[in-house]
Amino acid sequence: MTERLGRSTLPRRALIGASAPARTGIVHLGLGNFHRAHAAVHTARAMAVAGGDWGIRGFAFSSGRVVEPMRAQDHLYSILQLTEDGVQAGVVDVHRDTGIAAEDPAAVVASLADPAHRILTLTISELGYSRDGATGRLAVDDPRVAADLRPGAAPSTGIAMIARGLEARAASGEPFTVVSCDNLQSNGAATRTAVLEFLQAAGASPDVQDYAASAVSFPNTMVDRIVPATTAAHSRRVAELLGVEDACPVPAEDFSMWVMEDDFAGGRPAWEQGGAVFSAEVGAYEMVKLRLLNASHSLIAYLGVLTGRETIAESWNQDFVREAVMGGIRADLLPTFALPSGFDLEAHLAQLSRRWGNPLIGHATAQVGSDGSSKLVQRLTDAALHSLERGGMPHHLALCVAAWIACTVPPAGFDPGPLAERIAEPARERLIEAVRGAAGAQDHARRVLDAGLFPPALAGREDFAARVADLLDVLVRHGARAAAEEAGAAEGTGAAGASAGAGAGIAEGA
Ligand code: CS2
Repeated sequence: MTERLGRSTLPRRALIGASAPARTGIVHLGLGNFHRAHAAVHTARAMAVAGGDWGIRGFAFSSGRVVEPMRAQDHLYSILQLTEDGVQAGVVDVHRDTGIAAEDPAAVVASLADPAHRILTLTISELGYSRDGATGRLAVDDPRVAADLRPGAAPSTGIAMIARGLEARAASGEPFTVVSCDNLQSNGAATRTAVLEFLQAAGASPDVQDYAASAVSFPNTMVDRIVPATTAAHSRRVAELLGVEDACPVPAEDFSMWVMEDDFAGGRPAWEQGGAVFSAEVGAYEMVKLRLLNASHSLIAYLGVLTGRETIAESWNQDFVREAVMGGIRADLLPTFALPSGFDLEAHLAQLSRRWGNPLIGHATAQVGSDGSSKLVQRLTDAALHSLERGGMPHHLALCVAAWIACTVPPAGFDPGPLAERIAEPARERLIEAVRGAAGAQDHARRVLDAGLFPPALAGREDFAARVADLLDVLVRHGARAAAEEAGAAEGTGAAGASAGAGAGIAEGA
């Protein structure tokens, strides 16, 4: 019988980077697969070169799914790197302690107050920032936020935990850095705003507010690695490759990129030695990531769900999906931002195509399609407004919104198919309420856009709403392919984009 992965069974040759020292210098909130395959790996690699007390104290938000097996394995786990040229496994050993934030929020607060800790990294998803999608401000009316604002309340939301932690830390005056690793536009600035708004709304003392505003930095970052959910097959593969039983391995692609602003008030690991990049052009990298990868990912996901494709690779395998995505990239997304200097666009598109098409990743379309109400606001809104304000029409972005509607709040009589049931949509009830009694696709789409999830600047655009409605109508009557072809024909991209991404050289992942 294969032995369980742990300190005594760790296959040393498989260690990725260095083992962390006992002292922890980083707190992480959102201990899931993405963090474990991304920041944790870059940290292990940085410590192998430059050392440092950068062990990680990790908190899962609410579930023990990762924490329990990690504890049973001395906090070790493996990364199963899935590439078509071969599958490799390596072990990460940087977590020194783990907990579940929702069960013990006081432990999170105490960790943030501990002067030994100098950095908090976050992977709490778009939803975790408690922002009102329409205004971008802290959602003070959200019942959980409102409860957290009460004096003495144990924090239940991520932003409240951070704010209360900083409040507790303020007495020491020790500098600190909060690093958002989520796909939000200007994620550092957005986190800072939410935390400062929370402290203000909670009536924190001026000293505390001043400490959070001046001694705590919130660098903007761009994070990128495709990391699907773990299955039993991944554990079996690790056992074959490493000869140990790992109940919580992380499957991932080989590509990994992390670009950060170098603004760390309390010091940082030498992450540049571990494959990360410090750059003053984070904003441009963020646009590349959010608009080219994430926005397209959402479109691939919804078109895939509607055509019965369980994974991103299966969806990407359809010619009409590739055409729609590449057409959208060229017509609706690329014109909306400036690329980082020296950026090789064609190589990047070829690489994206290869990443989406990787058949070993098994990234579920329903997973990428989940939480669309908070993801699409980040991925599409500003790009759509860019075109609309210049007299254009972003047909493929409208298609993405129409496909999301068809999957999550389908018009009466339309069946989006069985995969749509697996999509988690926190705003579903609100959307169902909003469309109750809608008369036809136009009315249906209009009501969804008016439901307060999108900023009024976009929701109020009659032309955009009408386009979403037209495409929803085509989709409902003739299917996802017909709607995508209609968007392509209107945009004049048609089959032109299909060849993009093929043949060009592949850029190196960090
Ligand atoms: C995906 C992202 O689930 C999603 O919405 O678009 O998680 C994506 O895989 C990562 O951002 C890639 O870095």
